[in-house]
Amino acid sequence: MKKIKKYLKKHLTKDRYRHTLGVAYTAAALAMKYNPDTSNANLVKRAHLAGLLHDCAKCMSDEKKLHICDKNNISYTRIEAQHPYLLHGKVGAYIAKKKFKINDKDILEAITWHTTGRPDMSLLEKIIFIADYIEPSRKPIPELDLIRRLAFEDIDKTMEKILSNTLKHLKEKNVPVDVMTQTTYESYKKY
Ligand code: DGI
Ligand code: FE
Ligand code: FE
Repeated sequence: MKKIKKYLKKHLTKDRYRHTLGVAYTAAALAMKYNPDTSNANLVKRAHLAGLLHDCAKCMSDEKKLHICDKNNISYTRIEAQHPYLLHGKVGAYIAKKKFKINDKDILEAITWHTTGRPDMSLLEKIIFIADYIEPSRKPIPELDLIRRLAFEDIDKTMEKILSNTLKHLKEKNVPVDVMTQTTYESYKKY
């Protein structure tokens, strides 16, 4: 944990580091709420760890992100190639595995998919996706207070709400939607 925090302090901006701690603690709180086995503190710890690592590649240059993907056979879509910031999840999972020896597949997937989501996400994946959106230092987003409350009431409805807000935001800004973001939204629309 010390080694991870030292790495994050060195490689992230101050604001990104603050966001990271917010996601880690928010994810831990969501894990406390949704942990199916209350005698097991493991999910809380794993959510905290995944939260800490989720943006570890966020401040890396686009060139470096693409280079790491190319060198390690990490595939990416056309939209990801055009907007390499979308790759910070995939590259972050690579760093978590290689540098910090994280072998917990669920943690690595939660980091990988935290920006676009994916259909049929695990509980831990949903927790990181949601914590990323609602953590305390997030800049104001429409309906944020409502989503923060909803997050502790209905996890799948919260996924639907965040995804529909994100798609709306991307359309308003006229930026291309990655196929995974759209597919994820379609799969949570039923809630
Ligand atoms: O890394 P964070 O800022 O904490 O959060 P994030 O990893 O969820 O990234 C958020 C950004 O990603 C936000 O500006 C919306 C954007 N995003 C999510 N899905 C898509 C997308 N951008 C594009 N171009 N296409 C997408 O499908
Ligand atoms: Fe991110
Ligand atoms: Fe984040």
